[in-house]
Amino acid sequence: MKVFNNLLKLMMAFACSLTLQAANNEPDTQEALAFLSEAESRLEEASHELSHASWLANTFINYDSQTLEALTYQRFLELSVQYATDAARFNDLELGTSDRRKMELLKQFLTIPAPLDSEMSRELAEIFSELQALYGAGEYCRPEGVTGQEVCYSGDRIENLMRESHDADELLEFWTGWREIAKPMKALYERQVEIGNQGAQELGYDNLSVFWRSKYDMDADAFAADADDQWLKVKPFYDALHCHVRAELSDYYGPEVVPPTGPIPAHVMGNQWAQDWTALYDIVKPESSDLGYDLDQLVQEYVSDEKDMVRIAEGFFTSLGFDPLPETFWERSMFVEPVDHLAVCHASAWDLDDKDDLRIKMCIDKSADDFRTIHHELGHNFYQRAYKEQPPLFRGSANDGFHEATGDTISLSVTPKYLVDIGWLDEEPPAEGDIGYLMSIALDKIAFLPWGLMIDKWRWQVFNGEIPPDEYNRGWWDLREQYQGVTAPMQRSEDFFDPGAKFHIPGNTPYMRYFLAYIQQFQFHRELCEVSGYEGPLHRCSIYGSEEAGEKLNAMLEMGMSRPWQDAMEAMTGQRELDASAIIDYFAPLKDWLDQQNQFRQCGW
Ligand code: X8Z
Ligand code: ZN
Repeated sequence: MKVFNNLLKLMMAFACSLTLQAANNEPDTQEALAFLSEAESRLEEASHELSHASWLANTFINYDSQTLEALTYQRFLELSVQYATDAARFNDLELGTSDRRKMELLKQFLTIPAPLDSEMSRELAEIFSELQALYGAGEYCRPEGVTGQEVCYSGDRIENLMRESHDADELLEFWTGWREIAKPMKALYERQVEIGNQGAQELGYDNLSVFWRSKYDMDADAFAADADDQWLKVKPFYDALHCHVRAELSDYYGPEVVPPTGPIPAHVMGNQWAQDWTALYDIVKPESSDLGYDLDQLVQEYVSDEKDMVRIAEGFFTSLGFDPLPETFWERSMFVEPVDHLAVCHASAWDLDDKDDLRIKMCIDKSADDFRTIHHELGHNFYQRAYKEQPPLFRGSANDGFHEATGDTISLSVTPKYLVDIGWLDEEPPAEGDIGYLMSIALDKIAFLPWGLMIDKWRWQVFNGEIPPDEYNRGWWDLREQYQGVTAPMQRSEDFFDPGAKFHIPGNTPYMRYFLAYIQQFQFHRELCEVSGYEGPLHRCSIYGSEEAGEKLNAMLEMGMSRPWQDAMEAMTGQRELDASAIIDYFAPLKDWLDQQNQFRQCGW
């Protein structure tokens, strides 16, 4: 191991001296191409090494796996930053479109760029691993039973408990208890922002906020404005849903727990972060138009175990013409929460070698919620496999929203018709149940949107200094109230770091991707339904078994990130922009129903 380490340092020193020598001359095209080719192959190698260390650190949290991950991550950071910096030398050189794109992607390769100083990249790598482990190992413990013995709940268990419980006191206890895990993250997060901002500035960006918003083939501010525009189009829908849900929750829990006006207390939404309200279906469903079946029960009845759930989801993709997942996927994935050691349960999909070593990591429960998430994760895996023939720098989705939208697009086809096709239902429920069906989907897709937007609104403001460290929590709750219309159920001072109680903050995963995905998956669904020859209301369409739809989808996936995302969007939908009209059309009948319900209610917060 030690020999290998020294070798790596030597190799790096060699690469850097090459770069320094060349810096004295004006670069030419040949040199630029050689640079790109070296960068691609060395980054590919380093990223494979990092993937294996990260897999270990994520599925087996302990001191050693964390140390190894931090070491590999530091090497990867240093290499990436060196190439990103060196790419600037070729800024004025005329290059083919594809090579110019690679140069730009090289600069934007990292999520948080380290400064060139290796002390700082070491610190950044250590913070990265520590934050991730704090989240993954987080739990809430309390004395239970007559003996008062301490019982501990992992994040995943608490999430399930908050879906199922309708006891306001218990919900409050777990809501508050889970947020304790984030307190020690605050200082680390603050330092990470400082180092990351310096890294972004060294690459020529004003700060991390601009860096993050510059990854969308358009001006950074124009990107933020476009997201706001799409949100404003859907907001009347969210407001109507919020109004109805608040009224029903107020009836259910009483006005002292859920006041009939103002923002809704965040602990009663059936979800730890109030981002997915599907658990509230029974409380808020339209009595006269129930959807007529319970997917939770069907999953319990028809799947033998967690792996079987994944096999069924894989079957959807193969019905579209995609090849089955490789044997190693079934051998190496983590499907259930380990019983004898800690792991990061938050679901993710992995491609460890850019060839065929695809895996998912999930703590699956036999529930409708996880059935949807499995489709989401497999969407990542099938995308990764579709673009594996692209050059390394183009192995990614058109923009990060595309990666998140792929599996969700398939999930939109998990309709009653599909359940009939796979033998879980005898016949499609009658159209009278459609409002109930649309409600069940809206509690996921519409409820999510303001949350999808506000997380990075918060980070952008943290990165550019508008929200200083001593206002992290206040800034967070201001945005949650403004966008989601939810409020903390109790006073939250700056002693807390509530953003850290959500995986993607310590995990450093940009979140705008989900906002984009939740809009564009309806554009994709509309198009694929048409290609499959379907005629009728979009919420009843399933593309299951349509090879035509599979071909269309695959053609877009195969492009990877070789072209601006607008080209990929056009290849898929004929449109070049993000367009909220698809999601609005899909839910139109539900909007009419909600407006009727709300006509004598006072909406807003
Ligand atoms: O993190 C995820 C996926 C993995 S990319 C499970 N999602 C977001 C979340 O859980 O907050 C999917 C929906 C939004
Ligand atoms: Zn995802």
